[in-house]
Amino acid sequence: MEKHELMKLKLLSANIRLDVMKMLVHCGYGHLGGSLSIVELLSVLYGKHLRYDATNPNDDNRDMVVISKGHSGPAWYATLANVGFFDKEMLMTLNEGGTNLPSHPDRTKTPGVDMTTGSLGQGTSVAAGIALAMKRLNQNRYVYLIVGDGELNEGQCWEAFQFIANYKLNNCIVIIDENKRQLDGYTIDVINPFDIKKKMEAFGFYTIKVKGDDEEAISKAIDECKQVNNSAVSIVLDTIKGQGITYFENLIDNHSVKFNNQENIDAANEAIAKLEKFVKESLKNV
Ligand SMILES: Cc1ncc(C[n+]2csc(CCOP(=O)(O)OP(=O)(O)O)c2C)c(N)n1
Repeated sequence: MEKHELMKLKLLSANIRLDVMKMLVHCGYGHLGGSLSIVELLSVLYGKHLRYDATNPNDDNRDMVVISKGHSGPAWYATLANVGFFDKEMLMTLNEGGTNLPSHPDRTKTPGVDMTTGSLGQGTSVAAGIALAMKRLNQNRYVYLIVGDGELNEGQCWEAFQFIANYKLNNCIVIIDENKRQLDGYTIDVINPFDIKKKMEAFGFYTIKVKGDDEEAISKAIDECKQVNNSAVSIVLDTIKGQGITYFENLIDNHSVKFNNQENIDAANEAIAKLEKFVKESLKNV
């Protein structure tokens, strides 16, 4: 990847992370850990790979995204605002009564949101159906399915994966956010997922594992998946829950964070200031 392109993606990642933090602090609470772990992924998708028209969210030729771990809505909203689906001011309405940005994504409310999610597991089946329909209609489109490692506790995921593998739905790029934690602890302590890459391979997926904070590696993995034409494909992202902000990475309970204590507020404000500085500096070079 050219240096300039990579810098643009890093700038987009910083902007998404910055807006997630601003939204959550403004709201006073929210799903921080699992939002931050997919920031770089969303940056690579919306900054490079995804086909979309932000001025026409329902464009028939668009690629689709299903964030099955729907509680990561804040990261999706921040991304959509940054690439022009709606104004950034709307971000500050997260979780408010009557908002178009509910805690969990709702396809009837938010421009750019293709699937309503929140009940873990369900997005996997929907993405499988979307991918099959795209194939049957001979459409050259992709659906990117983002799944949590804790979400893999849901049997529905494995049923959908069997389906995707059986029909060789290589237009459904399955991306698993392996941030090693879920709502109430480490995934290995709740229900051990064992080696996710090996499991996906056993289910018939061509699978690549990459660091989830490395835009270039993520992009390369997506390119590689697009070359595979005779099997299902998946990417396991090695991430950190709360990725990119050390204080929140180290906060044990970072699934949903409350900004009702000085330590959390200070850490968030410090991160916001750092990210703003990075964005300002980067803008000089892109
Ligand atoms: C069917 C269902 N069961 C339980 C929950 C409650 N829940 C919300 S998030 C979560 C943990 C998800 O963990 P993971 O998929 O790893 O998400 P991440 O760590 O990336 O935020 C749980 C159990 C839910 N939303 N849906």
